[in-house]
Amino acid sequence: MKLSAKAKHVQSTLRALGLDVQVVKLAESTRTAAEAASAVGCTIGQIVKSLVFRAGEGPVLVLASGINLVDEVRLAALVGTPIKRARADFVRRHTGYAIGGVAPVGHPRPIPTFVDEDLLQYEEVWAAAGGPFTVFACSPDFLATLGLVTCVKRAAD
Ligand code: 5CA
Repeated sequence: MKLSAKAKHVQSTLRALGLDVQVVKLAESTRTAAEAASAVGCTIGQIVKSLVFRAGEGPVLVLASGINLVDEVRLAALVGTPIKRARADFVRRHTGYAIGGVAPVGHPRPIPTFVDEDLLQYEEVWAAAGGPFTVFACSPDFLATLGLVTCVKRAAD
């Protein structure tokens, strides 16, 4: 299937970063972590959620394992300012992508990024590639080059 302009942008950005991977377009929706896991046939934990938060006027990106919830108190402590979930228009403005297709790379300007350490346990993880049907597989080592690897998850209660 033909890739959209956004998916092609992700593909060329990944190549420019030295990653020899193929963005794939699937027939099923990959909009949510659960849908993406079912579409690619991996566990939800292997799906990379690219979540945007707002710290003052600026964005913060969290690349979180699909099974984890982000601990906003922990994230605020890491960032050093109060944070809140970004609204859809803010996400689009700062990443260039709509919610459900936010890729971890290829943003208009660099975004401070935190990478969920739980992703490192997998051999392969899958992230969104610009739209609700496009994804790419990579090693979590690649994600680790995009930001600070740390614990971002909410403790199970
Ligand atoms: N393509 C999939 C898997 S790679 C994907 O993009 N998943 S995601 O988790 O990164 O993006 C969906 C996430 O966007 C949801 O987990 C949810 O936390 C967030 N989201 C959904 N709707 C909104 C909204 N209205 N405002 C802010 N965040 C939202």
